[in-house]
Amino acid sequence: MSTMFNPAVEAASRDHIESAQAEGLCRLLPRLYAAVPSYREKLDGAGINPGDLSSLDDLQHLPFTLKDDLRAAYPYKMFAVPTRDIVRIHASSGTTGSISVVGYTRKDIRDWSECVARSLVAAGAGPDDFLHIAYGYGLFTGGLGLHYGAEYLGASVIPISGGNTRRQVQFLRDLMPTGGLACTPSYAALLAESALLEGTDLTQLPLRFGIFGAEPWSENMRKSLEASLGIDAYDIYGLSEIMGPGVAFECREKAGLHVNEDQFIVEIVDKDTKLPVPEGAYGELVFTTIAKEGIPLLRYNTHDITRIIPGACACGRTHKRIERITGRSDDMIIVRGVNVYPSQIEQVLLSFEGKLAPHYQVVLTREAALDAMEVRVELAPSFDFDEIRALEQLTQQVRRAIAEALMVRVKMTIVEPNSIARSEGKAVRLIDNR
Ligand code: DLL
Repeated sequence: MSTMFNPAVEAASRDHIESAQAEGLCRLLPRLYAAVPSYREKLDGAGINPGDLSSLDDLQHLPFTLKDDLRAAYPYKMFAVPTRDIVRIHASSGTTGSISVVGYTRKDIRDWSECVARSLVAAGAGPDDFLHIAYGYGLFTGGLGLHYGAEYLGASVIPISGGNTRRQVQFLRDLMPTGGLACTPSYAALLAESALLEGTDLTQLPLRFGIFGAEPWSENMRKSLEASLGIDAYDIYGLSEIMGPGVAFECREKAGLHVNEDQFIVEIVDKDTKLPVPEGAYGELVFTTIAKEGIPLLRYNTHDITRIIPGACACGRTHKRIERITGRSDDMIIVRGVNVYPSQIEQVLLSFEGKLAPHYQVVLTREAALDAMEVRVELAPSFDFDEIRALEQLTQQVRRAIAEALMVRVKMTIVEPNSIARSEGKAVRLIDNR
């Protein structure tokens, strides 16, 4: 059994977890009905009397909440408490530019901090550790979410935020007696690369763990980051609508992410029919918040694709596990009838360890009415780019590996080191030029 921040909750019996969820759901509906006009309309429209709910099985008959509902409620129409009870606002803007705003009460911040503290302890962190937080601070939930969680645990926070990569490397080198790094996996790859260029070997530092999330990443990216940073890398998942980082997190088993089920009821629904899938099948991840005060949500469809991993985890936690997120259903690429996510391409690219660097992009174009996909990836700096024959051979090998693993033919381009734009936050992997 590994250490837990709150063993009574994290290793509660399944009976206890499920009866608490049923009670939470029964309390939630009347609250939403009374406080949020759009929920009153939704429930009335679906012919549901908020007092009629009796068990968790009734959940599947309740209406979903979508990102568009939150946008339409801009700024505060979905808040379930008066704004004077709100102590914090976060916001996220989508590609279309419309903004969704979320609010937290004092209790919401405390609950969120605990969820993050659980995630940190699951990665082996304790009060003696430092946490270098290079997620962005501000309206994005990454920086402040990790910050409050680390302080709640009693760790020492370095709130460096994103950007200024040289200073990041300096601080990692000079200010970290022991502890971990929290940022997006793509930024961690950039930090490792920049450190090497400056002659700092991060594997020689007392850095022990990484808390990486906010974007999809693959198992081979984990291996690459663990090797280049000399750490254990853990996945952390979350979204601002539901809370922020810490909705689910990996433990030392690295075998799926435990959902904080005292806070959230998790469901997986089919991406087309929106009906619950059989246990263990892939689909869209849906959450119902049972403890949140500021902006509780009923069956919020994240559009993130994953599955629930059946069976118990060796760590002793009893909260359900989801598999690492493959991608968002909106980011699924359909090329000549085959479905592909950028993270699946990443997994293949990074199997060419030492030859390719973890910097890539997938470019979609349309050629003669057919969609075409080009994968651009950087050559590892140690490889000689001018060795044309070797480069051609490698290009063929990578193209073949992608065709074999994903059943899709792509145009493969290996580009010089440092020619793909770096990101300090979430990486842009998909470029759609269709
Ligand atoms: O990205 C919250 C967060 C911050 C999570 C720091 C983890 C670490 P949003 O900006 O609202 O919130 O974006 C949420 O990012 O629906 C997923 O599509 C994606 N995402 C978040 N974590 C992961 C992850 C934060 N571990 C959206 N793996 C989500 C894959 C992730 N995708």
